[in-house]
Amino acid sequence: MRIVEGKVIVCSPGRNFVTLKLVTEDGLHGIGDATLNGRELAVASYLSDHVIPLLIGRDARRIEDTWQYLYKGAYWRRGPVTMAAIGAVDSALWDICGKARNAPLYQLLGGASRDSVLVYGHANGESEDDTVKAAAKYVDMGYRAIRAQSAVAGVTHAYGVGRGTLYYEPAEKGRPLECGWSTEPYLDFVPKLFERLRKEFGFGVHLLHDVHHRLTPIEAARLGKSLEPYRLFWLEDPTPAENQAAFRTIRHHTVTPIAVGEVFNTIYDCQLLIEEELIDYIRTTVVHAGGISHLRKIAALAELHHVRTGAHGATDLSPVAMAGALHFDLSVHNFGIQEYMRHTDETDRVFPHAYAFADGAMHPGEAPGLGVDIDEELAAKYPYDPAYLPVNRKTDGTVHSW
Ligand code: CS2
Ligand code: MG
Repeated sequence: MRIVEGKVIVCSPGRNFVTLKLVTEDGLHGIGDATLNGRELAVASYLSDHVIPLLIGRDARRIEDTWQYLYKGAYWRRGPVTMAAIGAVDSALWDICGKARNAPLYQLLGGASRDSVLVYGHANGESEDDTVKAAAKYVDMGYRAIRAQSAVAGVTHAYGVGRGTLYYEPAEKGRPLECGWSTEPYLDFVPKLFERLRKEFGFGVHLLHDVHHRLTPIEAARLGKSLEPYRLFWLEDPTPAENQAAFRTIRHHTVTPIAVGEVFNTIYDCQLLIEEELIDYIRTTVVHAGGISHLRKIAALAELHHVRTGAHGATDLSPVAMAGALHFDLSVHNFGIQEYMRHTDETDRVFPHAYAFADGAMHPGEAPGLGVDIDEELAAKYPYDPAYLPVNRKTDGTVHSW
């Protein structure tokens, strides 16, 4: 089952996506998401110029061997560009193998460990009241887990505040938007928001919050402690995680569960966090952390340490990544939750898929392989549209993590 063709499709149906397509001599094709928000063309070039030429003639069934060949063979290891490229190849090969066996991918990964995959949606608002209204909408749609973010007085363009739609898109055309950050009003505001949410919705719905890397460890510890009465499902990215040991401070002070890892690329980025049991959920994705093969290794390490998975599922990960995540989630034993941000209708039309949402949970469907495809003709109608993620500055002008 030799690979005879490979191509990279860059399109922008509502936002930018990079998709790898591999074709075999048997006429089967597989796809993988290679989207790296704000740096898309670097991965597209890495694939077209450096990876696809090496794949032609290789046996599509040798998934692990191809992964190792691309990882070790590049000499220059890790990083989001390399790992997104390897992840796309890995997903495309799993897709092909599923199709060759006429089985949905999860059946090749050990079968279903559960009936469906619990997902969380995003409730965003310009104020506490708006966020409560948005959360009520998610409850009405059947969601059992909701991430809540809100604008904060004194913080310009707070992270996660949408524009009145079900999807949230922080990347914008032109130069990066500059946001303003102030820790003090944020730390005072968030516990009040969750006090209100618990008052409105009780404890029957899971609540989550994303700090988006903005606090120091001791500030994060304070936030975690002040949120304890509201029993969050998780507090996400409380502090930047390049320094994994920094999470010891947070762990010493609070029992609020911690989730980290959407920006991680390999198992080494979370090794200490997992082995020292400093986190509760690992958020690595099939896109940026080397595909389904590598994610399974991270999950296996996590399982030894009571850490569950909670894969990133923002709208800058395409439906191809969403499908891959759902097969992984359904099969892996230590699954925790899956993020599910809805794509625009344009995106859904370009990437027809078998996965579906019902009663606050999702299922990847029974189509062979990933169960998602790309309509190339339609994709060609949405050319690449450069956009950048925002940057963040403190009130005195100092650059801060966004
Ligand atoms: C976020 C992301 O979904 C999340 O938890 O942190 O929306 C993140 O901001 C984007 O993926 C950045 O491209
Ligand atoms: Mg996040």
